[in-house]
Amino acid sequence: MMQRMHRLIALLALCCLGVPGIAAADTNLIVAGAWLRQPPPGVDAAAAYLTLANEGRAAVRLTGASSPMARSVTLHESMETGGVSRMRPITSLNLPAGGHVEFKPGGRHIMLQGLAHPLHPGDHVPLVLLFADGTRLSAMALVVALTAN
Ligand SMILES: [Cu+2]
Repeated sequence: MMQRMHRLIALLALCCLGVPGIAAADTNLIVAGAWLRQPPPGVDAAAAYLTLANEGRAAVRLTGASSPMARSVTLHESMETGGVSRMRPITSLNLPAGGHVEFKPGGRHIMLQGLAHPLHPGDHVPLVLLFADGTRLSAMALVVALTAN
């Protein structure tokens, strides 16, 4: 429990150092450290990553995401089968009270397709996370250079 708190505080500290994190006032959901890698030239798709924490007393269910800057946004999961990396859609993701979930390279990600225009390092891409109860949680994903690790 303490460890989880420390981890969350570390995440929040990280978010204050330049990566915006937005906590909706009327929910106990916190999104932190949202980012995505600049797509290679000519590619209009990108995967966004973030950490989502449920500090409330009730479980929530993430059912999707959207962005005004992409034609379609889907929750995806990468997995390796027989040495081949594949992605599959996540239709919903349960987040228990006090739980958190990470979207990170090689695992869950938020897939943006049909980007409205090319992205450059330092740009921010607005994301909205959609929950089964109608809650919408906004985040701004920072674009990092293609070559950055
Ligand atoms: Cu994907």
